[in-house]
Amino acid sequence: MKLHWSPRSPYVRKVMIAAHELGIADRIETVRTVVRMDTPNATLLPDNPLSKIPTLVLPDGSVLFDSLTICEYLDDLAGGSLFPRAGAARWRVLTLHSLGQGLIDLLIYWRNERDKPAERQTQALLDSYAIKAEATLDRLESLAAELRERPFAICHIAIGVALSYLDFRFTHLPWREGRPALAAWHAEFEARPSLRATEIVDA
Ligand SMILES: N[C@@H](CCC(=O)N[C@@H](CS)C(=O)NCC(=O)O)C(=O)O
Repeated sequence: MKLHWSPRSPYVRKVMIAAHELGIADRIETVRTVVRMDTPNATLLPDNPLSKIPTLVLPDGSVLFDSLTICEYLDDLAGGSLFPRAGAARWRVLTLHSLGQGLIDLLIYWRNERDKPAERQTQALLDSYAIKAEATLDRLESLAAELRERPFAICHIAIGVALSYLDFRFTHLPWREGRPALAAWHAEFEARPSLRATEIVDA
């Protein structure tokens, strides 16, 4: 299996954490693929017309994206339990995943806006991202006990990766302050071997 990959992408990191948790990381050949919102990657377009990573190409040439779809495929392939198969547990895990994934999306948009020259920034967007991020972090603090109790699943990966991405790109944001339960849960998450094997780096 070939994975269009980058060491900087939190979405790619979700896939690689899942692969490590499932014990099948060695079956994935990572191919460094550079993507930018303003520059479609011509090499990637035949596999993914959206020019986004992660994109997984199977040996038979079929292609899977985005990160949620790839993670569920890997879980199915390995006979894992990152995705409850049915019932209330499945909807809860997927909804919690959406919260983590939504936080990642928000942080990416926020960073894009923040890194523009000051005269091109839209203050209303910056304010909105800050409010939504705080509200999401407060919600996650109230959910920390549930995260701890629930069997490790795709929602833990998405939420944990979002928090780690905060540490990577928003070092000035003291998200742990006033959120001791979330901070403690995240410290345990970061100690997992799958996290150590997938450090996010600016390379
Ligand atoms: N919803 C997608 C998001 C993937 C995504 O936006 N990846 C970024 C890299 S961090 C990307 O490919 N950006 C290039 C672009 O948007 O053109 C997923 O979960 O895989």
